[in-house]
Amino acid sequence: MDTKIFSGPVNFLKSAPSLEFLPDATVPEIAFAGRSNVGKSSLINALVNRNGLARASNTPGRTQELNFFDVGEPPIFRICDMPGYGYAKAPLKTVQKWRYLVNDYLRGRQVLKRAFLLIDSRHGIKEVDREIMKMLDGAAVSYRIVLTKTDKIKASELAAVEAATLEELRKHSAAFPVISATSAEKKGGIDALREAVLEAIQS
Ligand SMILES: Nc1nc2c(ncn2[C@@H]2O[C@H](COP(=O)(O)OP(=O)(O)OP(=O)(O)O)[C@@H](O)[C@H]2O)c(=O)[nH]1
Ligand SMILES: [Mg+2]
Repeated sequence: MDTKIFSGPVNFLKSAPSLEFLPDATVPEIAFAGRSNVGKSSLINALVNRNGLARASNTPGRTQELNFFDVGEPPIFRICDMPGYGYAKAPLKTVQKWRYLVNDYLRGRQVLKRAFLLIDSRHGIKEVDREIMKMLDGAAVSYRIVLTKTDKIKASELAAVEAATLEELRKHSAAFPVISATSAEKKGGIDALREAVLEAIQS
């Protein structure tokens, strides 16, 4: 399998507002998780080189359901775009609903090969991220850290946040020991991320 798969057919499959609406677990999955507004939907669009496939927006809390995209026809694997966590202005009930949805999916999905945990390169790992990381460690769900929006910082700042992030990863048993640095805006690191996705799918 090579990265050409990302320029072939990619189709929106379905939105799952709760776990009973998950698609049948027939192909391997990867999931994009992270704080609200970190750039999950934008990065999925960059990955498959299609604007507007996953719905991105300036409004935090844009993605409210688990959205599944089939890559390949017939599908070779599936990408899940997840609601963000840590969006303080959303109603408490909504926040709890998303949290259960995200946690239950990540913990319980047999076909999930790896979660890609997105971290804003301007901010680094925050407390809400650590909570998810601990949960994933506890459930032994493999995850990989992806820094986003690298076009917004200087190379020296990126180097510093990469070093700090790698250092922190060493304490997390389920974290993949390598991070990715990306810009959906400038398409930086996208090819390497495609390789990382294929590596996860084949693991
Ligand atoms: N400069 C820059 N902006 C980005 C990048 N990626 C995303 N953004 C912007 O960040 C905002 C949020 O992007 P989304 O992709 O909707 O973020 P999300 O994580 O899916 O957000 P929720 O669905 O609300 O959790 C949008 O205004 C994007 O245009 C990037 O690489 N560089
Ligand atoms: Mg989104």
